[in-house]
Amino acid sequence: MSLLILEPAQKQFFADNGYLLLKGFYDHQEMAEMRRQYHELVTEIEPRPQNVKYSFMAPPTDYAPDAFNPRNVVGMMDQTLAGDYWFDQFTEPRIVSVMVDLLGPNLDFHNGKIRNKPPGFTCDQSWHQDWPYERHTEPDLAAAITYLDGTDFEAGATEVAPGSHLKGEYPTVENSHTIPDEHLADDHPVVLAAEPGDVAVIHVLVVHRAGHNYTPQSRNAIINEYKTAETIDQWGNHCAFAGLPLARNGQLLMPRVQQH
Ligand SMILES: O=C(O)CCC(=O)C(=O)O
Repeated sequence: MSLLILEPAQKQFFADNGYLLLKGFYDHQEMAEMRRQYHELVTEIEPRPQNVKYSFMAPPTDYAPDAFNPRNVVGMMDQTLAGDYWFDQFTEPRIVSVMVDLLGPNLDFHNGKIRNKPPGFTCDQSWHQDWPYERHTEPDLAAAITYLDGTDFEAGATEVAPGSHLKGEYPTVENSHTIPDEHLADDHPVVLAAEPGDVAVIHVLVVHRAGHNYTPQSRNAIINEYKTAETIDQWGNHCAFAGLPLARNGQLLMPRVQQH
């Protein structure tokens, strides 16, 4: 099958490394609108449907909330239900095309969430694979992380262990999905320094972690996950639009809700 949007080298990079950083995926104008919509999402909370779920972080000592995210929203589930913009955001034709190129011609949605690193955020989850959180018959899933803010080491960057998705399931700490540091002794993690509008695609088996944020600025990101139609949910995915068909035989299915 010919590729819809990616270069063959990008597909190969993902196959070898288990991640792909798509620089400048959304342009300046798209990011201005995304940031406007996002600011509304994290400030106008009460009018939202109750099945759009928010979690908040108490500001740590010495860190004030950022005016862009003044209530210190640290996470959300099912932002996909927050309105027309958010439906279009996860069914966006270019990102669906990327996932078709990487995963296969029959693509479904898996779930959507918001992952913020407010000022002073520290990540307790540490190194992990997404797989134990979302088992399927086959590990044919990937997450698209869209960065609204620049990230770097200790400024909320995602870190990834290239090629770790080829090594199967890593051992974890008891009663947790965290992978102890010693099991990464043979890995060489990289920091995904991102700019607003960059998108990182993360394979479900690649070892990664969210970085801490020791800056005064909130680092905000949207994470949508996708899967092949062929892989079957084994954990009971009740998230909004789980299994929504997005492409069949390499053809995109979803029309836009908002007309631009
Ligand atoms: O927020 C990030 O940088 C990474 C997100 C992550 O690790 C996850 O959602 O599994």
